[in-house]
Amino acid sequence: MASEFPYVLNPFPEEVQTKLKAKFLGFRGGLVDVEGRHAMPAHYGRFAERYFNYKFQKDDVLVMTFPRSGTTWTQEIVWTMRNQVDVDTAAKVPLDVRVPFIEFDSLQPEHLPLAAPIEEAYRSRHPGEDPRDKGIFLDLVDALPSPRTIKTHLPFSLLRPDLLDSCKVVYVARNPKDVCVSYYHQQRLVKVAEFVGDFPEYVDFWTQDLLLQAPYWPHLAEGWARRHHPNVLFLFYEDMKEDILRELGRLNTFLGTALTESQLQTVARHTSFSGMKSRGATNPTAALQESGEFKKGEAAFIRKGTTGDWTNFFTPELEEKFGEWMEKWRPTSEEIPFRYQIKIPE
Ligand code: PPS
Repeated sequence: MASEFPYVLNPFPEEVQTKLKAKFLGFRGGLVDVEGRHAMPAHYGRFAERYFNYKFQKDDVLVMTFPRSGTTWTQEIVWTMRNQVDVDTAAKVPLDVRVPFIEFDSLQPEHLPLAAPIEEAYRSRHPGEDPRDKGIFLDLVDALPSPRTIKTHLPFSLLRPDLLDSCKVVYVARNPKDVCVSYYHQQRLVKVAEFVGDFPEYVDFWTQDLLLQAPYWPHLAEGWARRHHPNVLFLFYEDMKEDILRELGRLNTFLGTALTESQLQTVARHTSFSGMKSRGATNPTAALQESGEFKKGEAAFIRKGTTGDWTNFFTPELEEKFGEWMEKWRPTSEEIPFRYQIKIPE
């Protein structure tokens, strides 16, 4: 039996919505706050209960992250590892079809066109039905053959409480300063948000936790609290940058994929930053700019892929403001041992 969605969706106050809508042209329908754990477009309300009750399968793997923490990289790694290192299919079939973003229907504003290939696939499966009602991404997850790998930015608490009895979760975390810079660029690029301000203005929204899918720390705290669960693998983006083969080894054990050293090296090469940036299947920036889902003239979806890029964007004033925000979120902000700079071996 389906459980009732246990949280209240509170629209942000009118003055906050006005401020948000002036700078995020994609937020026309306004945002709702899910009791301080996640901010979503208002029409998330149509889907919230279905996500909360979604029954995953025993061999499903969820890649769960706060946005811009290494999701795409990890999706490509996990899919490739779980599909016999089939790098040819991976290069041809778009990643968002192989590893669907389960809640994307609730992020996609009503004024934007649906993702064309995914909408077509939906219409061929359900002739005559309205794809906006049912959710084309939810349906894509349903239609996916096992073993399924699924992307989500929803925190644990917005999925079923017994989730970890049903499937495995790879949780990826990245230091908040690099996430902030990366999210700034992505929110300028994606029409879902279409941020039109500069970086200091973005930090202003960030430090007030007024962003899509914010706040950051409660999401991280929920992942961190489950890091020792046998069905959770907690990864840091910085560790993946530092030594990808080491982290692929951990994934190999966790996923039970039993890949050889040489196969893991192939996965590492296939999922290198330059490789993923150059392939349309993982970096669809040009195609989505043409279709109107991304804005032209902005940085690519797979952008720079480094640790420490924040040093190129944070002035001393912004650092101070960010520091106050970190203070506000103690003790979680102190507990998770993030690295803000790493040395990458030659
Ligand atoms: S999203 O939009 O939430 O799904 O973004 P997400 O994939 O979580 O994070 C995007 C950032 O990850 C970088 N990226 C990579 N880094 C290293 N190696 C590989 N292969 C890779 N693929 C993606 C991407 O460039 C974004 O970071 P920034 O700092 O913006 O470059």
